[in-house]
Amino acid sequence: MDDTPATPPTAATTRKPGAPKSRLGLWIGLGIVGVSAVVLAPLSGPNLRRTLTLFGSPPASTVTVTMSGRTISPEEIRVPRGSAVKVAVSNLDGPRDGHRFKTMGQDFNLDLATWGGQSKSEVMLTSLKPGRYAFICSVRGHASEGMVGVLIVE
Ligand SMILES: [Cu+2]
Repeated sequence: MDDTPATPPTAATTRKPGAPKSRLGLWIGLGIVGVSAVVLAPLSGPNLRRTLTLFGSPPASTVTVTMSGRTISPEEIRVPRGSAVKVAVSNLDGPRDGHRFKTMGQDFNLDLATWGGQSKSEVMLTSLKPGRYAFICSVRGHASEGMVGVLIVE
């Protein structure tokens, strides 16, 4: 591995020694505004409104998932498209057996880590696009040993 910094030098580090100090604040301010615009742009408009509405309203339904051994039950979960669904995950294994329920391709994916004996729940925002999506246990090796399933968005 090399020691090259991952981020480009900031305005502060590239400023020439003779540059007037008063401008630095202005540039930092403009930088913050620019970065916020880039980060927030994809969330603006109808998408942001939809996300806020879905998170603010009670979930359309609750899905119960159990994880034990190298299985996730049920292996097939059906959810309505474009909705908020509460997913309740229970790990039925011993205290040292962690599992991690992870969905893919949804507007707000879940990645719920549980130790054995633990239950957790969280709201997932389902995709607007109907289709078959995967869910897995993302603990290394568990998916290849059978901890996979299909999330059917209807
Ligand atoms: Cu697992």
